[in-house]
Amino acid sequence: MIDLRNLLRAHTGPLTRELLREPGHFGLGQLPIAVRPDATTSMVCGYCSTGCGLKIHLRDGEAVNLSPNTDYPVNLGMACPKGWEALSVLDAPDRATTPLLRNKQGQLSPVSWQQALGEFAPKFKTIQATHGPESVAFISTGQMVTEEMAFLGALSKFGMGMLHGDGNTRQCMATAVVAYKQAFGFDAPPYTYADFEASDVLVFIGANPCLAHPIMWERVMRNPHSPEIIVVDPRMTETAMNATLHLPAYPKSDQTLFYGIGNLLIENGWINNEYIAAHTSGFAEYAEFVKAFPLERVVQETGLSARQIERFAEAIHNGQRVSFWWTMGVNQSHQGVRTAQAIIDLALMTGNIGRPGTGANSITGQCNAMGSRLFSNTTNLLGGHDFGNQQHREKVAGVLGIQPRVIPDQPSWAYHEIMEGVLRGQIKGLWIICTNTAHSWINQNMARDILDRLDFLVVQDMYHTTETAQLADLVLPAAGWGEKDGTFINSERRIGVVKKVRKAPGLALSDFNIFRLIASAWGCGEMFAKWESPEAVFQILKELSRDMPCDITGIDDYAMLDRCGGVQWPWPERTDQSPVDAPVNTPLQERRLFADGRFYHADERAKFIVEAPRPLKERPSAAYPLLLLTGRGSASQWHTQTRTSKSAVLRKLYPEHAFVELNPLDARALGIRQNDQVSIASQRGEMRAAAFLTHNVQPGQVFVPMHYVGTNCLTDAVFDPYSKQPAYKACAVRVLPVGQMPGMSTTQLEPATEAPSNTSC
Ligand SMILES: Nc1nc2c(c(=O)[nH]1)N[C@H]1C(S)=C(S)[C@@H](COP(=O)(O)OP(=O)(O)OC[C@H]3O[C@@H](n4cnc5c(=O)[nH]c(N)nc54)[C@H](O)[C@@H]3O)O[C@H]1N2
Ligand SMILES: Nc1nc2c(c(=O)[nH]1)N[C@H]1C(S)=C(S)[C@@H](COP(=O)(O)OP(=O)(O)OC[C@H]3O[C@@H](n4cnc5c(=O)[nH]c(N)nc54)[C@H](O)[C@@H]3O)O[C@H]1N2
Ligand code: SF4
Ligand SMILES: [Mo]
Repeated sequence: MIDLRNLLRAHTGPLTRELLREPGHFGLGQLPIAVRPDATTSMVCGYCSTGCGLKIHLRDGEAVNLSPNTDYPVNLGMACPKGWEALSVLDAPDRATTPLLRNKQGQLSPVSWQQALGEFAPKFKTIQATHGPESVAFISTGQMVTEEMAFLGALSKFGMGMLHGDGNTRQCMATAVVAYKQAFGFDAPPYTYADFEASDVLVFIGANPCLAHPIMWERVMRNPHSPEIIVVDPRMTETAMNATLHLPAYPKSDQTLFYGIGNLLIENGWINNEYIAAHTSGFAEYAEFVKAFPLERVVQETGLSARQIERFAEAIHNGQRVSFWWTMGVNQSHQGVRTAQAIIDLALMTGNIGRPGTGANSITGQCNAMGSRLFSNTTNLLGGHDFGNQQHREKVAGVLGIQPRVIPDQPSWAYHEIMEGVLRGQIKGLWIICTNTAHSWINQNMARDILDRLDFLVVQDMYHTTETAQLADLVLPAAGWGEKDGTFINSERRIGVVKKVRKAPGLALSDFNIFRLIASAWGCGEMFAKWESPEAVFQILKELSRDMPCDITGIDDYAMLDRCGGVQWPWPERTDQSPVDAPVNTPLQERRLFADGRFYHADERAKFIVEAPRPLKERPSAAYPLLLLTGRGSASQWHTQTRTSKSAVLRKLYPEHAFVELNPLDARALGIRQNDQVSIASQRGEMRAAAFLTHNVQPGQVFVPMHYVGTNCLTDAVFDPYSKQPAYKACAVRVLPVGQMPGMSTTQLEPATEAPSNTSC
C-alpha cells in the first residue's frame, strides 16, 4: 500500500509539513478513537437529507463493507441503493489525487500542494488588490460536513475579506428558508420522521419521495392508520401511483389551489378558531384575501375538477392528524416562497402543527442542506444569526475571538447575483467547492460563458472529471464522505456523525484540511488556531448556537451523538430531559417543534402570509408549445452523477442515456415513436434524448431528469423574488424527431422562428 505520509512529504513543501507534524489533523494512518481496527462503526449516509444510519464494517481499520443500521431512529435497518453502494464510488479511477494547475498549453497538469497554494493565495490576493476584496467569491454546497462549511464561511469572510459566497442550497432550500423565517420567525422545519407514521392524512406537494427520499417513503409505508395520501404533482409519479388521491394540478398553479382550499375550509367552518386566535397573526387579512379564490376560479386555473378540489378540502377536514410535505415542485418556482406559505397557512388554520402526525414540513435535499442553512456563513451569520444585527456580530466575534469589524454587516449576494457579478466584471475570481455548477446551474449556455470570463477559477472536488473541474484554472483534490470526520444535520434537524473509515487517494485532503492549509497560506492561520479538528470546531459551533432556536449546547461531543442515534436541534444545555443516558429508541429521539404553540416571532405567533399569484415568465408558445418539467429520475442517480455513475451496481439500475417523458398524444402529433431519438429545444439551447412515451405526463408537458448534462441547457434563469431560488421546473420547449429541422412544420407545431442560441451545451 502507498504510504501517504511519505507521498505527501515528497510532494509538498514546509507549509504542508508543518501540518503533517500533527497527524491527527490529516488522520493519515490513524483512524478516529471510536473505531477499532476489526469491528464495525456507525455513521450517517452522505447522499440525501434522510440521513440514514449505516454500519461500516472494518478490516485492519479500513471500511470493507456496510449495512444499514438497525438501531438508528431514522432508517430502522433500511437503506436505498445509493446508501448500500456508498463505499464503492470512493475507488473510482477519476478521483482527484493531486492538485492540477492549468499550464501554458492550456492543460490541467499535476502540481504539489505547495505549488497549488503558491498559486491560490497570490492569484486571489492580486485580484482583490486590483478590483477590491469583493471581487473574489465562493460557491459551496449542502454536501460537506457542517464543520467544513463553517470553516469555509469564516475563512473566506473573516480571514480572506470576501463578502460574497453562496451555496448550492440556493438551488434547493432557499425558498423553504425564507418561507419559514417569515412565517415562524426562524428557519425551523418543525417535524420528526415519526410524523410519517402518525398522520392519518399525508399531503405531498411537488415531492416524489419514492425516488428522492426512499427511506422516508418506507416510513410512510409503516404508517398503521391506513392514511389518506394526497399527492399534488402535475406528473403521475411513483409517489402519486401510491396515493389515494392524485391531483395533477397545472404546473405552478399550487398557490391558487391552496388559496382555494383555504377559502373552502373557511366557508365550511372547517377551521380551528381557537388555535388561530391563540397562536397566529394575520388571519383576518388571509380570510379576506382568499375570498378571491372561489371554486370556479381554482378549477379553471389548476385544471382540476371541482370534485377533486372538494375532496382535498374534505380530507383535510376529516383528518385528525394532517401533515403537509413539500419539496422541489414548490421550492423551485418563480413564486416558491408564497406557495410554501400557502401550505403553511393551511396547517395553521386547521391547527395541524406541533402535534404528532401534523406539520407544514419542507423535506430537505442534500445530506447537509440543514447544516448549510445554519452554519455556512452565507445568508445567515454563523449559527442562524443575522449579519445586519450588531449584537449578533459582537456575539459571534466574541465566541471566535476576532474583531467584530471583520464580520460583514450584510449577507452575501445570492448564487445568481454572484454569477451576474462575474458577467458585469465585478467578480473576477471564484472558488467552487463541492458542487458542479457547469452541470447543475440553470441555463448552462449562459453559466458556462460566465465561468469562462473569470480570471481565476478554483474547483475543489473529489473527482477531476466533473464538468466544472474541467473548466478550472486550479483543481484541489478533496476527500469525500467516508474519508473524513464531522457532522451532518438531516431533514428532521437531527445531527449525526460521519467518520473517516477510508484513506483518501493520493494527495487528496479533507476539505477541512484544505481550508487549514489555505488559512495558513493566506496568512490568517492565527485566526483559526483553535480550529484544529472537526470536533474542536463542533465545540465552537455549539457555543455559537447558544440561546438561538437551534441551540445545541446540550450535546457534549461526537461520542454522545453516536450513543444517542443523533440528536435533533434544539438541545440546549441544562435541559431536564437530557438524552445522555436515555436508551436507544425512546420518545426523546423523536422531537417536533411548536408543541407549545409558541413561534419565534417577538409576539410568539405564526404569521399568515399571502400574495396574488403571478404568471409564468415563459409560457408555451407556438414555437415552443410544451412545458418542460425537470427533477429526479431514479433512486439510483444522484444529481450530476459524479458519484453514482462510478458504481457498477447503480449503473445497472438507471438509464444510461437521457430520456424525455412525452405523452403519447403529443408524440403521435409529432410523429414520434417509443425510443426514437428526439431533439428538445428551448430558446436557450438544445439536447438530445430518447422518447419515452407515457401517460404519466399530461399532454402539453414533458419531463427530463436533471442527471443528464443537457437538461440545464434548456432551463430559463428565472428566480423567486424573495428566496432567489432558480425556477428549474417550468420553461417552454419544443420536441422534434432528430433529423427534422427546426422550422419544418409538423401536424401540430407552428414553424419555429427563433433557432436555439447555442446547441453545444
Ligand atoms: N435519487 C435521488 N434522490 C435525491 C436526489 C437525487 O439527485 N437523486 N437529490 C436530493 C435533493 S438535493 C433534493 S432537493 C431532493 C428533491 O426531491 P423532490 O423534490 O421530491 O424531487 P424532484 O423530482 O426534483 O421534484 C419533485 C416533483 O416536483 C414536481 N413538480 C414540478 N413542477 C411542479 C409544480 O409546479 N407543482 C407541483 N406540485 N409539483 C411540481 C415534479 O413533477 C417532480 O415529480 O431529492 C434528494 N434526493
Ligand atoms: N434542471 C434541474 N437542475 C437542478 C435541479 C432540478 O431539479 N432540475 N435541482 C437542483 C438541486 S435541488 C440541487 S441540490 C443541485 C445539485 O447540484 P450539484 O451540487 O452541482 O450536484 P452534485 O452532483 O451533487 O455535485 C456535488 C459535487 O461535489 C463533489 N463532492 C462530493 N463530496 C465532496 C466532498 O466531500 N468535498 C468536495 N470538495 N467535493 C465533493 C461531487 O463530486 C460533485 O462534483 O442541482 C440543482 N439543479
Ligand atoms: S435514503 Fe438517502 S440517506 Fe438513506 S441510504 Fe438512501 S441516499 Fe442514503
Ligand atoms: Mo437539492
